[in-house]
Amino acid sequence: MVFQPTWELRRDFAAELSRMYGTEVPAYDTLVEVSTSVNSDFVAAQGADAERLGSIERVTAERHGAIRVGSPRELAQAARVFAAFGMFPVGFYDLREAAKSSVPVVSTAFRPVDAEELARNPFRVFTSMLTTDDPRFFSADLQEELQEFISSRVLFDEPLLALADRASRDGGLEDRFARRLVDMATAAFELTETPVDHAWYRRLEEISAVAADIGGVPSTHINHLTPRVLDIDDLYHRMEERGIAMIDEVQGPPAWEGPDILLRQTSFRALEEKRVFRFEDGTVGEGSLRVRFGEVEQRGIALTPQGRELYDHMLAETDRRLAAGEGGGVRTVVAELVWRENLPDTEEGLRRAGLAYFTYSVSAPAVGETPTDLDSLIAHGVVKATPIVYEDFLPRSAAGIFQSNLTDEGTRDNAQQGTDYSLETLSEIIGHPIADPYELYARQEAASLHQLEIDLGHPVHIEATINS
Ligand code: OOG
Ligand code: NI
Repeated sequence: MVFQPTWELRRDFAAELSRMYGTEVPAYDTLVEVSTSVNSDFVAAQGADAERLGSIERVTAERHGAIRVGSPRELAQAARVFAAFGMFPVGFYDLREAAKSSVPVVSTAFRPVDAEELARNPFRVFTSMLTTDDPRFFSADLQEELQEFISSRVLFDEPLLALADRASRDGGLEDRFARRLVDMATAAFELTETPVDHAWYRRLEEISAVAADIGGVPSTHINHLTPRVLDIDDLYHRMEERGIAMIDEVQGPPAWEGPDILLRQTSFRALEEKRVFRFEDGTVGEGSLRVRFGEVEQRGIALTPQGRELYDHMLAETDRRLAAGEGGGVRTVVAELVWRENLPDTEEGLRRAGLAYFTYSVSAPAVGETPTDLDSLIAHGVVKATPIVYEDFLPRSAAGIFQSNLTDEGTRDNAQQGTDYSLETLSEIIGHPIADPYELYARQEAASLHQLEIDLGHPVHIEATINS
C-alpha cells in the first residue's frame, strides 16, 4: 500500500473534477484545449520570461472551481471536505455589496496557503453561501421555507465527511482510501438527475437566479471550472473565432504594456443544459436551465494594501471617466489610459513603490565591496526579485462574472437592513479562521528576506516603502 500525501489527493481531486465537468459541459473541454494552445504559443513566443508568474506545468494544470452552498452547516461541511485536500479558507468577499443586481451570497476561497503547496498544485475553489437570512432578498415566509428546504437535503454524506476528517488528521491516505475519497468528493459536486421542483425553482428565480441555483435544487454542483492562461486577450479572440459567445469584456485590469497585476477574467455565456423537472401538474420531464458557464483567467502580481488601494482608486477613476462619456463608453479603453497615468510600468517600479509583493534570492556572488541595502543589491545584480503571483479573487470581478451570466436582474428591497457578515462571522461558521490574503503574501516575502540574509551572510537594509 502506498500512502498518498495531501497534495497528491488535491492533484487527483482537481483532475477528477476536471474530467467529470468536461463530460457535463463539453464546451469546457474546448476552453481547456484553446487555453493549452494559447499557453504553449505564448511560451514559444516569449521564452523564459513567459514563466515569470508560474511554470508552464503549473499554469497548464491550474484550475479554480466555483461552488455554492445554502447554509452555515453546508459551508462548514464543505470546509471539512476541502481541508482533506489541504485547501483552507482565505479571504472574505461580500458579493451582495459588490453586485448591482440580486446576488445574495457571501464567499471565501479554499486554497493551499503555503508556497510549496501552491507550487505542487494550486487548486482553489471559490465558495459562496446563500444569505437566506438577508431580508433585502427574502421575506420572512420565504426565509423559513428556504431554510427548511436546505436543511432537509444532504450535500456531503457521513462516509465522505468521516474519510475527509481522517485524511486531514493523517496528512493523506493510503491509496485505496485516497481513491475512495476523491471519488466521493467529486460525486458530491456532480449534477444530479433528481427532479427539480419547477414551481419552487421559478419562485426563487424571480428574486435571484443565484438563489434558485443554490436553494432551488436538491444538491450542489460545480458552477464552473476555470483554466489559467498566460494571454487572456489571445484566448478571448480564439474563442470568438470558434463561434463561442463570450461576455462583453475581460473583467479586472486592462491589457497594457506594463506588468500584469492581480487577476483578469472572462467567460463564455451560460449554456442551456438539460435538467429533469417535476412540473406543476405532477409530471416529471426534461426542461432546461442556463446557469453554468466557462470562465478563464490570467493571473498577475499580488498587490500590497497600498497597491490594492491604488487599484481600487484606478477602478473608481475609470468609472468616473466612463460616466463622463470618455473613451467612447468602452471600459477597457478608459482603463488603459488610467493605468498608464497611475501605475509604474515596470515590476521594479512596482516594487520600489511598495505596491506589490516579491520574494528575494541571491542571483550572483557579490564581487568587491557590496552594498547592504536591498535596492542597491538588486541594482548591482547580486539579488533577484521575483514577483509573487496573486492567488485570490476580486469581489467586483466575481460580481461581474455572476451578473453577466444572469438573464434577469432579480429583485432586492434596499429599504431593509442587510444581515452582517464578515471575515470573523464566516470564520465562526466554518470553524476555522479565514486567512487574510495580505498576511499570507507578506509572510512569504518576509520569509524570503530572512533566507536572503542567511544566504548573503549579512543583514539587508530595507527601504521603508517595502511592506512586510
Ligand atoms: C462564483 C463567481 C466568482 C470568480 O472567479 O471570481 C468566481 C460563482 O459564480 O459561483 O468564480
Ligand atoms: Ni470563477
